[in-house]
Amino acid sequence: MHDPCYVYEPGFIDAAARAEIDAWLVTLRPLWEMRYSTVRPPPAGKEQRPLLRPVYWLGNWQFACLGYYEPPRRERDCAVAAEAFPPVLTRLVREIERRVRAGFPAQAVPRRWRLNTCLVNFYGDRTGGPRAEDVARVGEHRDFEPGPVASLSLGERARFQFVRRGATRDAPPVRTQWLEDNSLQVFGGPRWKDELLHRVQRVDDKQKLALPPAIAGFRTRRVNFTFRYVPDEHVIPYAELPPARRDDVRAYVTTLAASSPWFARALAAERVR
Ligand SMILES: O=C(O)CCC(=O)C(=O)O
Repeated sequence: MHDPCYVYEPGFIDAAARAEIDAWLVTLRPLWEMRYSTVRPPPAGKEQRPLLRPVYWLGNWQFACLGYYEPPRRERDCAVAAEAFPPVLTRLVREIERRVRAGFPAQAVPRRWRLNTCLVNFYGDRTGGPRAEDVARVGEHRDFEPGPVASLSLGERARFQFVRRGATRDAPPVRTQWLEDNSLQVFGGPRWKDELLHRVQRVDDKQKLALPPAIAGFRTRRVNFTFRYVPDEHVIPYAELPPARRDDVRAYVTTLAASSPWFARALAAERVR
């Protein structure tokens, strides 16, 4: 049965767009963030740990240690202004937005909704230790940004599942979708966005891919772009974060600034304050 709040389209990214994305990926320097601040202790009862995967954000960067954007509980001081999408992603996003406005029910698309935020997830193996460790998965969660979210997949296919909240590990998923190379997935509305959780259960490793960019201690076999909407009034320049929150992320911004003119300017803006 056709569900107006769910889209899966294999082959959405054509060969020309894909070549442009691959060329752009080579230039990226993803971050491997820690879950909590590195300059003050983790909250009581929590252990410091690295995220399972390196990431990059466009539009705004939601640093794990500041807490992810979660309206209405956490809206301010967590979505830090970041660089714009490269032209190829802007073009693909305009097409996705057009399809959402044409096909999704109006009540599932908030006023002023547009896909202005992108999380780039790198899935693969940690290779720093004596043996490679497969960390290509994401536990069940919701994306709290309002409105539909869209994702583009590159590389090995991923087993993506929607599950009920509180379901035991062996409970059957509500929906399983293999996300293939060059595919598009979009979901929105209360059922897919709010009532169900989603996860990446595993990623194939059939082709032994090593996707760009080279990342020390990591081999990437899948890249996923997840596009979301964060209202502009909730996106804050780094230099305007409260001082303690700037302390939490300064080391990351400094690392980013080494390869990103956007973050180099953000750091300079802090110095002249
Ligand atoms: O990799 C994917 O397909 C999904 C990623 C995801 O669930 C997320 O970034 O919130």
